[in-house]
Amino acid sequence: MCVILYSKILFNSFIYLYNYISVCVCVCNIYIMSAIATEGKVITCKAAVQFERKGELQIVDVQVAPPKRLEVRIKIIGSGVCHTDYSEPLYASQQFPVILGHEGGGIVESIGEGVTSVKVGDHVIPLYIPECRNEYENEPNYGFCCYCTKKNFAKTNLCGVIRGPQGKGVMPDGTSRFSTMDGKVVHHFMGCSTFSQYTVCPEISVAVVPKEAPLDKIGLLGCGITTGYGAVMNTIKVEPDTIGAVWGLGGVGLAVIMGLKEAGCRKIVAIDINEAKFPMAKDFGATDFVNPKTVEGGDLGVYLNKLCGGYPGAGPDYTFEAIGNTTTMRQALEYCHKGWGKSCIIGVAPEGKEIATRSFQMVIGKEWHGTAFGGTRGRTQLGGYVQKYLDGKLKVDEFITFTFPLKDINEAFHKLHSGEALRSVILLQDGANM
Ligand code: NAD
Ligand code: DAO
Ligand code: ZN
Repeated sequence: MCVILYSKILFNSFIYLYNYISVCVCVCNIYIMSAIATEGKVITCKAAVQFERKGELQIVDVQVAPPKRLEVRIKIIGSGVCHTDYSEPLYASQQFPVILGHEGGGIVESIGEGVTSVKVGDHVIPLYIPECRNEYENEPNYGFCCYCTKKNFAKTNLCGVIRGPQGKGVMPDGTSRFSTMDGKVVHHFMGCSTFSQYTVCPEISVAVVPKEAPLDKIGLLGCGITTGYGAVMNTIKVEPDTIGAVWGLGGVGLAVIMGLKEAGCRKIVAIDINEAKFPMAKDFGATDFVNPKTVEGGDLGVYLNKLCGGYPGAGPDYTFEAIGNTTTMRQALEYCHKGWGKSCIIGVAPEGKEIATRSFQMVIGKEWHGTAFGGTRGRTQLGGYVQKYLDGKLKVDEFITFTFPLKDINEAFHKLHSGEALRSVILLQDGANM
């Protein structure tokens, strides 16, 4: 009796697995067949275009040329909306019109000549910091990259091999793959341009990720979440049983808290002038909360000193600035622990703004650090972060406040500026949730 029941369960499980695999294979085949239909052709699709440095985005039809040598064309499923996407594009050299967006997830539609690390149908996240691994030394538009040599690989993630053209909003060969319907050039943004139903990226700017992950959500790992988490794990390498503090509880600051919790901090101090941010910071693992404007005694430095022991020089072992304000950057350095405190600048201050402190702060052993994309090497590490999310060990869903179709992208920016949204996700393919 027991044997029959057991065989029946086994048989049903087999049928279930067989059906599941058949559906996956079928979906994959349909995707590859439709991709073959567009391969090598110009694709006309919708994109949110910023025509001038200031002003709202316009949803228009654009033409997306096929990928050239060492390039990849991607069907974007979802894209997060971040402050950097609005009106103040990061690089002064950025040209307009431009397709913004740098927190995207998508599927490879076609690949250009010479591409070997990515194939049609792969699920990917575009990277605003590429990773060439110094493997393109003999390619005309690339060359030697000292940042990615074996010798320096562990020191930095700042691959520099296409830094010039990327900053100008063009592909490594100096041209754009985007144009308006009447043939005017539309520029790329940060090597990603994820506010388009299709985009083209260099192969070195694409991280392949596990197919099980929802592409509408994991695009957020293309910037803010990875930056905060990586600042803790890669850049500073926080040790357990220590005290960490973070200034600014937006998406980046919360991701810092997520990292500090995983690293095993015994106290995590959350600092923000907007107290509405505290409950979420608590959910992420913060233990202490302070509003510098209303702090008891009126002095944040004194408050932190007391919280960390009260003796001369006491303070958090690690501090992170996730606002982009040079005053709070100085506080984060000066309030960290004498002798060994490490302070990490994550926030991007307005162009030209300088930081200051007394040089004696360094003499007494404090260290000032900074991070870009949390020190993450995208092609090497991002797939692992996505797997960590799938395993329930990294939060992503919790960062998403709203979801909008592409046509409502300006509304997503309004929600970001009003502080209502931590992050909004834009669905590029008619609300498809793959
Ligand atoms: P956000 O605007 O969502 O969050 C900022 C938070 O800081 C808000 O909660 C705000 O209330 C708080 N704040 C503002 N002024 C404050 C003050 N004086 N004291 C205390 N709190 C204050 O921003 P975000 O998306 O979390 O990004 C944070 C910063 O990180 C930005 O400067 C962004 O450009 C930068 N960033 C850097 C990298 C990198 O690679 N280094 C990557 C992504 C983002
Ligand atoms: O290599 O010179 C360089 C610059 C690398 C880009 C660093 C960007 C970090 C800031 C990102 C801000 C938000 C997206
Ligand atoms: Zn490189």
